[in-house]
Amino acid sequence: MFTVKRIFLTLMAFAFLAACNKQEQVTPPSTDVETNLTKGESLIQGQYIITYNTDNARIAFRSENYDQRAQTVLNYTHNLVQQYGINPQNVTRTYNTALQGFTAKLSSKQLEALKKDPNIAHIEQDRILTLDYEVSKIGTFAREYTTYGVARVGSASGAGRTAWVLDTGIDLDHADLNVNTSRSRSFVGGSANDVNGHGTHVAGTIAAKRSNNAGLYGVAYDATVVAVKVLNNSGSGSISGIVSGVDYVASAARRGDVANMSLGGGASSSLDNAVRRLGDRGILVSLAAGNSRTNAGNTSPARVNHPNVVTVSAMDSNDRFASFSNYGSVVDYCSPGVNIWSTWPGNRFNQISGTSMAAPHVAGLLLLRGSTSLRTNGTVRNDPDGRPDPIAVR
Ligand SMILES: [Ca+2]
Ligand SMILES: [Ca+2]
Ligand SMILES: [Ca+2]
Repeated sequence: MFTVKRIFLTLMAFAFLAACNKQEQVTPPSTDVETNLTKGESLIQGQYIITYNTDNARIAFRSENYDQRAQTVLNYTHNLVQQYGINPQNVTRTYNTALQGFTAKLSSKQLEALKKDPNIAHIEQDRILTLDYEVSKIGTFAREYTTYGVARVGSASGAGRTAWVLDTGIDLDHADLNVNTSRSRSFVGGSANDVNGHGTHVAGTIAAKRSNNAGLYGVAYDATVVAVKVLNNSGSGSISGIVSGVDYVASAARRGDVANMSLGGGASSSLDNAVRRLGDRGILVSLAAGNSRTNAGNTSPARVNHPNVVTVSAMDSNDRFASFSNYGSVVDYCSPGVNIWSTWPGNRFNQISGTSMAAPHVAGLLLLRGSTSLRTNGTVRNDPDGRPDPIAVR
């Protein structure tokens, strides 16, 4: 559920057609100005994600505690920026585990000065991305409902295991979800509770309860989900905020935990590096390939290749490749992502489509298997890259 507002921003002529049948959108001609900006993304003027060169910038951590580590990076960063006359209040975020670095508002003169600092490895302009999807059906289920997606990929109890959902938050008191609220965090202000619905939907596909005999159940049913809110209630978030969420998961998650990222946009080496670091720490990551019917190799974080990271394309209930799904050699598995029922805020359920819905099926499988070497059952039909993606199953 990636690219976002593309209908309105870049495809005005096709807007009516697209609204009538979202799955038959025509790929628009490329109008890229910024090479790493996808349709629907916008640059944040004067705001930058800055990664330290850890060979030179040696930050002495005295604790494994995330908040204490964050304070250590903040102190180091305040010292550094003051050398350039930058107001410490312009440092808006710091990173300590997935990356060592910070986000700051900079003048062009300050930017040029920091580029020359040997303590800094990389500077990237921050961007906003926004989810785009339609609420199709809201419903409730009297009994434990088996979705076609869960039936196709298989399911088992995930009780006692943990999946971290980097998204719009999770409905913290949904009756069909086990949410660990004490570990849940928001990186967009406010609580980690989900008002949008997207993150709650993702969480349900991974881990909705089977033990309650109501609603529906996920692939790794009865597992614990943790909300890492990096997109606001409108489904928008900055790359810098998403990196904050990844940084927190890198610090707080244990080896064998799973992280799901049903989000993305144009190429971002900061985000890619942070996600790789999750994999380095033994966290298994499921990434949505994206919904632009383009090569996922041009989008972040979908393009990340790492032994503990998988990228997931979407298919329908007949194993046919979803018309919206991204494709390409970075994709590892295909999974159900068309007309998927799952949990929705307010103890409700909703049916929506996207690679955002495919990734959490695979996240559930990762949780059950404890590895990215999943069993497969056949391949998807009509894969546009000519190399049919394997369908992951339990
Ligand atoms: Ca249930
Ligand atoms: Ca891959
Ligand atoms: Ca393929």
